[in-house]
Amino acid sequence: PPATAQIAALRAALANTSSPAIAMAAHNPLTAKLAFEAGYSAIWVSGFELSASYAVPDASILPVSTHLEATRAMGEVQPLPLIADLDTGYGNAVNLTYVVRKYEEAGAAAVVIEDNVFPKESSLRAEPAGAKRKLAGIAEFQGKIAAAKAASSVLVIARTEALIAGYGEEEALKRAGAWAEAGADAVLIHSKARTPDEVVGFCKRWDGRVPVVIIPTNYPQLGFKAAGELGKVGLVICGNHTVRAVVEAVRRTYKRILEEGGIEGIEGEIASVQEVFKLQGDGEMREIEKKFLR
Ligand code: SPV
Ligand code: MG
Repeated sequence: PPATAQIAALRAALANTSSPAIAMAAHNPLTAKLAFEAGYSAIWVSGFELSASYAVPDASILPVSTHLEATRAMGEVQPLPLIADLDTGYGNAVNLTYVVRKYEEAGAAAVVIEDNVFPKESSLRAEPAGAKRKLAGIAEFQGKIAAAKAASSVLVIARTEALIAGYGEEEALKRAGAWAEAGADAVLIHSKARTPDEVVGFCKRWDGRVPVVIIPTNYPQLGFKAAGELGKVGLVICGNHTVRAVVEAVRRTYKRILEEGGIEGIEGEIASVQEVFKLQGDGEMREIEKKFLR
């Protein structure tokens, strides 16, 4: 069913451009729940994270059913708005219509579609020498935005890769303007520059018709407060910090156990079994047991 309360909450958060909402990436229900407990405002159902969790490239390899199920399952265990990363939208405006209905049914509060062409590849990947990334046509992508809006009540965040693909600020402004005109609730301006300059430049010239969303992976110097001071950013997405934290922590633990010839040394440095029980909702199960088990 539509996540009416989460949609309203996310819409209001996006509008508060002096103090952007912060979304954390997650790749499964457990990490979504941890992000909720930590105090984030929304969950980014990241294509990069989910692909990484299957140990495959973020290049339109996983089927929509896998991402849709991950989204649905994250919504079952925590209450934050889910921002679903739909990559290129799984086809054209017709395909997207059917896909967005499924995401609404799964409880997403927003979908993000990007103007890459299928099959996409990670925006953060270095381009092969001499290659210039092709982007979707403006009219075609506007059709997809309008189709997504018409399909459901979820928010539509339209992303442009103009800066990533090397087409420059003018093209980025033109595309973002076209996305707003087509009905997007927010525009996501992505950059892989190593400084915030590109995104800051874009924000300075953006007319603020709809809020801006950013994913500052490559320019981490831009803190949340500074993003708010730009006056245009309604949402900052931490795009991949869950899977990166997991890889690091898991590797360290695995290594220590083999090196130390046992599991005793690591005991105080990993979550206790009791903590994991709690995350699994053991308390609720006890209640059910008490009431109904005879
Ligand atoms: C993702 O997290 O899947 C994103 C952000 O789309 S990025 O990987 O930077 O393209
Ligand atoms: Mg993605």
